[in-house]
Amino acid sequence: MTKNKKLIQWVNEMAAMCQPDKIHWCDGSEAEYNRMANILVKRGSFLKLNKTKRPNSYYAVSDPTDVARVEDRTYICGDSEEEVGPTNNWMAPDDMKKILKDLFTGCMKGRTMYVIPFSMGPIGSPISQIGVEISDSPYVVCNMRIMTRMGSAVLDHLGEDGEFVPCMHSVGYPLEEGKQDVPWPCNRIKYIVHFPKERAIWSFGSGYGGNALLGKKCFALRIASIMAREEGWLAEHMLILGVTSPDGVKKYIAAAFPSACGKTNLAMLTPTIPGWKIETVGDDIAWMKFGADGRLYAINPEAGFFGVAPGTSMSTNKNAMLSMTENSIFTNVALTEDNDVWWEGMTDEKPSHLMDWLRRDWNPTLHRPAAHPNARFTAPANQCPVIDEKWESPEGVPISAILFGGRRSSVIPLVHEAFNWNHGVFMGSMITSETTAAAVGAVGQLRHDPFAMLPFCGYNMGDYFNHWVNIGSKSTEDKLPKMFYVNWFRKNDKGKFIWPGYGDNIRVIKWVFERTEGVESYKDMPFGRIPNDTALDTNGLDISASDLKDLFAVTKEQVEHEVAEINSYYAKFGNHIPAELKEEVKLLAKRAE
Ligand code: SAT
Ligand code: MN
Repeated sequence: MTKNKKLIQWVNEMAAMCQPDKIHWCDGSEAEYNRMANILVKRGSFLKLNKTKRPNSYYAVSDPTDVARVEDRTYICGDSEEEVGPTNNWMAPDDMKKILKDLFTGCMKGRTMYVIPFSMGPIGSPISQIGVEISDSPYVVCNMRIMTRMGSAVLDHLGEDGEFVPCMHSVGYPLEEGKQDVPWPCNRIKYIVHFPKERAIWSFGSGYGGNALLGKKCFALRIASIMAREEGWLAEHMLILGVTSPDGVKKYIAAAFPSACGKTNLAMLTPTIPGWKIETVGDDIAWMKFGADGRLYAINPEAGFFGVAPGTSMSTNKNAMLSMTENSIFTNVALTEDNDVWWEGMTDEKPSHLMDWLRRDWNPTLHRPAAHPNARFTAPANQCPVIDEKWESPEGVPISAILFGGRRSSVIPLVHEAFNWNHGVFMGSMITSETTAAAVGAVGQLRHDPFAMLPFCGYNMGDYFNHWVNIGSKSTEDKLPKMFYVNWFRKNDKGKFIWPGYGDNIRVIKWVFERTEGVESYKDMPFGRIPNDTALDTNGLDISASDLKDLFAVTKEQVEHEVAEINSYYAKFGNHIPAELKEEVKLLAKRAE
């Protein structure tokens, strides 16, 4: 238990409102995890997977209406609409509180209220932060134990007057007298709400992913982005990887991509060119602060991976597959006859019989996916065979390069480099990407997703761009990371991907690495610097000269279209767009001439 007065008071208040039968303070022990898992097994929410094939692992399927983040139900309740900007949903804090209080009153009847203390980042790191999630979902408790450092050690560190971010969660399915529980309780009404001033999170009605595991997107991105702006650091939707050259030189790279665009695959990539090595620090979120030497140092605030399962295989991401061989949770994948998991793309040959994620019989003649496209695995990061030796280092790892990326079937080259910091910020701001199944809504539609932060920035996106410009002014170009924009997703006129991606992305990383060393291996084009004719290592790659050319081909009209597009996007933010970025648009237009 805790002596933290604020925490005790908050828990008491929430309990009085939610009216649970019991309160359980999570200690984070293995015994507790097993108890939670057993509760879920008894309730029919968890199925224990085959002991020999997948020890200590569980299978869950959600309610079919609760499968992804709900962006249109996500709110930032700042003081004004302008403060949160046009990319966020806003409601006045008092109005939202009224709605939430109504919804949360009695919402835990017949249930246990779990108090989940967690640290984002290694406990005690100067970059880490503490949160406490209250939830009525044992599924959340189990996932939070994998995804964060959770339990008594966090309370000890919090002490009597330590600060924490209160994260209030309920699936919104009270068990009044006689009401039967269901395997995946949730509510038709959903609210994912952030209060910037109080630094508080309230989530109602969903048990899935970023809607319910509040340390992840709600805290580590939306609330943390607000903290970072006030305190002069960065909270970003970025993986962190270590790359070692054949000469044994090691550098760290951070990379921002929208959800379900291959961050986990890139973070654990198995290089196809000999002598190069990639190690993983994180696959989703990076918190970066300046060190005394003027360089940016990054930590991964998470302790596990909540990765997209479909498409993951021993050939596309061996290290992810090996990370989830035990002690893992699988949600909305398919179940094999011998109680193991399967999903589209896992094996070349499809199993002849499965139970699909909707608990229906499945066989390959049915031509419908057996796993939901946003099915996920939850796996402890320390089980990753290529986890970086510094992944828990409290001071973080120094970042030499930042990559931005998205899914673009045309226009954006395989890779281009920024001329300087502000140009790099401009590149981040102009990311557009095709939507994926990670959020509820249409898939494959092109939308602006600046810095891959569209659903995750806790304040006005224009001010966020300005924060990035300001960060650049705090150090010098030689110490700041170099910035790049990559696009693995260009397609040919037959609609096929031109670039093989996956392990072959090391070829792009190699060029990036060399550029951070100052190798003059580039030529200029309107968007920025691209590898000169001999710089991209294509040894052993089966790609034609014309395909290679197509990966970088951009017409004057296409650049002009991007300029018009970014101008009209910026217009949404009015005078919040920094002058430095308006200047970058002009420079791009000029380079297109
Ligand atoms: O559901 S999550 O928000 O955790 C995953 C994602 O969208 O990246
Ligand atoms: Mn993500």
